Amino acid sequence: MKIAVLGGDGFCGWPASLHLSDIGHDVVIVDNLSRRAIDEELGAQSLTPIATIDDRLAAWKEVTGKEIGFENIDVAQDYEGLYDFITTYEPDAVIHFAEQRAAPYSMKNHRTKRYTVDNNVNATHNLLVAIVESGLDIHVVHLGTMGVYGYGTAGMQIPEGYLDIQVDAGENGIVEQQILYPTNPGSVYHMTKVLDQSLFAYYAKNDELRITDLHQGIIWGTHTPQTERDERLINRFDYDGDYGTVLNRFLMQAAVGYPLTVHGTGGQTRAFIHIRDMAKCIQLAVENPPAKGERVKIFNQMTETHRVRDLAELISNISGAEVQMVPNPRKESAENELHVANDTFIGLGLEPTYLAEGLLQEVEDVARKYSDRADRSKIPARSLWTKQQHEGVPEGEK
Ligand code: NAD
Ligand code: USQ
Repeated sequence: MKIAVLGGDGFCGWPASLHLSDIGHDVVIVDNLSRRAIDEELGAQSLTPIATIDDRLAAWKEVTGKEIGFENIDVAQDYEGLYDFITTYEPDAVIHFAEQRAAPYSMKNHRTKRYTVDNNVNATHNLLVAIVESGLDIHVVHLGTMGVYGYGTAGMQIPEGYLDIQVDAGENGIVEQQILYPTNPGSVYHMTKVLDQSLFAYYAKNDELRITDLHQGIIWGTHTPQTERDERLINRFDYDGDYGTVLNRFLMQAAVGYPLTVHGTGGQTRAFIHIRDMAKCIQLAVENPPAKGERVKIFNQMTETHRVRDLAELISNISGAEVQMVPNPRKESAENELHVANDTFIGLGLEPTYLAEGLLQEVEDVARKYSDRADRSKIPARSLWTKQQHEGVPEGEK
């Protein structure tokens, strides 16, 4: 299959691209390298030393003999470039990872809020419009988030995208319907995924585009079998207060002797999936497109749920790391239960990699290996969800 991976230089996109190329697909990465630019802006670097995109692709060719193409296109700003790429390459599927994905970054200030909305909504909309204009039959696989649902479920299991409801229609009796599960985003970033969801529903209905939206939980881990083949193929490992996600942060903190930063009571329960399973899920989604005219397929891409303080305790028990309860910089429920249906991927053959001591140790070992690259001043989460007054943006960043 010919597959375009938008955002293929990122934490998920890179290992997904390698996996798809490894199993024989023809892969082209489209990325504007904005994530690397944000590293510079924040003065934070991946803990692992990631090679340039050119060196990554040259290494993949050297190691496997397989070629992955690369196009530097800003899919949010350069519609013509995206359209030309789509009509020239004519992919069978486009996997869309190309969005600003950090909730804390999206909440930093008015510039990052507006950037996140402009970038994410335009990237998605440009892609949909370009496919319609091209007249090609292209399956879109989008990386969404569990956060579109919010994390409070009133005891019920979160279904895969659609909720069965009954409406009291008066003299017409009780009417049964399926609706998109009501959204409850917890950050500007998560809100953009809610907006994406409406764009998908519209284009699937109006233009009969074939679309799969993957509501993904928090990724943990760093290596996949492909990224391990050569040092130049190594994946990024974010640990800073904006881009580092909770489990990888805790493992890195344990490795460098920094107290595990539990926000608030640590009673927040979230969904998780290992990075190797993410790559497998992308493959399964690409191989199982919806039919033309079918509504958007929504899969919950997660394998287990955990409470933040339980994760901290587990890692502390393994590593001896100190746990520190810090004031929560976010506005979120202090405690929540989370039950999530993930039957589709399990039905398609996903065999989950559950959180286990050995795997946690493996990630901690990676973090320890590169601990001399850690900048401890970048670890605290400083982006606040509620602000008292208008915050300026440094000159030159406007
Ligand atoms: P990432 O920031 O590492 O990668 C995103 C990539 O997209 C980067 O390489 C960036 O340069 C590129 N990009 C962004 N805007 C672009 C644009 N306008 N044009 C071209 N390229 C652009 O993020 P990630 O962790 O790999 O996440 C990928 C996707 O998966 C995101 O959409 C995110 O919302 C979703 N997701 C991630 C996680 C997680 O834990 N990392 C969990 C759930 C969902
Ligand atoms: N947390 C801590 N300590 C930390 C970091 C985080 O207690 O040092 C807490 C947060 O307050 C939050 C939870 O851990 O309650 C998860 O935070 P996170 O940063 O790991 O995850 P989140 O902000 O939700 O975002 C990440 C990805 C995002 C993706 C989302 C999936 O960055 O792209 O969409 O996970 S989900 O969480 O299922 O919505």
